[in-house]
Amino acid sequence: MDPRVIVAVLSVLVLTDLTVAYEVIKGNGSCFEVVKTMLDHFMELKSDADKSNELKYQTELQIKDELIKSKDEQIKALKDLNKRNDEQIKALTDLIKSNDARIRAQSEIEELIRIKNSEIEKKNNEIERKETLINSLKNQINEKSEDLKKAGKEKDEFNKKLLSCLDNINKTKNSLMEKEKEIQEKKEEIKRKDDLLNEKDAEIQEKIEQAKSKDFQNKDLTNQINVLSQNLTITIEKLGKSVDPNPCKNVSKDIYQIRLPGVSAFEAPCNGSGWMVIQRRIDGSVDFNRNWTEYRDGFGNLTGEFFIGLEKLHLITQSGQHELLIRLGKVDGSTAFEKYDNFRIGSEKDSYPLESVGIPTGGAGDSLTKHHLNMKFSTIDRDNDEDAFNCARRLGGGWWFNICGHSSLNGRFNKDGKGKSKNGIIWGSWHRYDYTVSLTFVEMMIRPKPF
Ligand SMILES: [Ca+2]
Repeated sequence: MDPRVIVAVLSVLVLTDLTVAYEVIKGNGSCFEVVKTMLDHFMELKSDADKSNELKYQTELQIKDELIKSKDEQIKALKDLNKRNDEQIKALTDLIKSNDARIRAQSEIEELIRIKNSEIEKKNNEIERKETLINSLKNQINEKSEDLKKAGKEKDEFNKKLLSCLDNINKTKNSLMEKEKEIQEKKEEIKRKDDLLNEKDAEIQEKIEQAKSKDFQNKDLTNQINVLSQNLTITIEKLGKSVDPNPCKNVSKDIYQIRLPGVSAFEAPCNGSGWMVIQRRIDGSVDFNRNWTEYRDGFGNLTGEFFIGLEKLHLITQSGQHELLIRLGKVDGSTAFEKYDNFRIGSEKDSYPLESVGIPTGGAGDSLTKHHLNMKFSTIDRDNDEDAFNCARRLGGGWWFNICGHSSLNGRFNKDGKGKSKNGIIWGSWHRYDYTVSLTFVEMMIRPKPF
């Protein structure tokens, strides 16, 4: 076989390309004719094949289109389903949200209820406390009611007493009105007397004026009076010397005007036995814490407690020898005395020293000689003692203090008879120097020593 035929056949068989087979064999005229029928047959076959393929493609396309359409419909259906599902989910979500809101609202309500319950419990507790308080108050009210009942009874009794008192007051008032009336009458009388006195004053004034006018006449009279006065003084001195030196002699127990040579007249009690009392302590009614001037001049009540005065004692005892009698008493009623036979007091210039006491006799013992003889007198305002302190201030009263000594008859009056640190009325030798004792009775007396 010709090679070109082989090529053409191969072209058709292997390459399936008839065009190339045609071109290959076209140039060979002999072959061409032989092969051409076959080629045409091949070409027809090829054309049928191509048509068959075309139909196949068309059919495949149609099937695929159908398939696509079917898928599209499925997808649409699925989309619809999804959409419905979404709507259901949304509805469910809304429902869940709504439920959540309800649950939250429920929780809030429960919390509110819990708070309210707590408040109610507190209120209950408070109510309970109030009830307790109310019960307590009720009890108190009951007690007060009882008290008020009692007070009412007391008030009734008080009113009765008050009425009685008012009655008394009215009586007293009436009595006072009568007294006032009397006083008014007295006042009127006093006024009348005042008027009378004024009239008398006017008269006196007139007389004075008259007297002034006669003054020149009086000068002569004054000279005459002076002469008479000198004569009178001489007469009084003569009389004085003849006066008995014991003014209490032969008189009863009483207060007398005492006249002694060299001493101005003064009052003093006599004890009925010839003694003149110069000091007395009986009840503490007179304060013996006195200053120098008062001890010098004397003080107190001559019918009770008093001190006669240092100046008088000086003048009297300087005029002649005098005895001193001291009578003492304790709170238990026991008594004692001590007598001295030569009592003498110095002058104020020397601070009224205890210049002499003489010989002591008696049962009370001597509490003057050892510590007080020759001592100056001391008072709260004049420290003449030998102590570092002021004895009169420490122990009270005034005395012839030393350091401060064993006696102090002007000390503090203790009604219970008990002293402290010598501050009472003391006479050491009689109460064994026990200074818790304070005497409750003292009388000091003097009289001229009889010869
Ligand atoms: Ca002193």
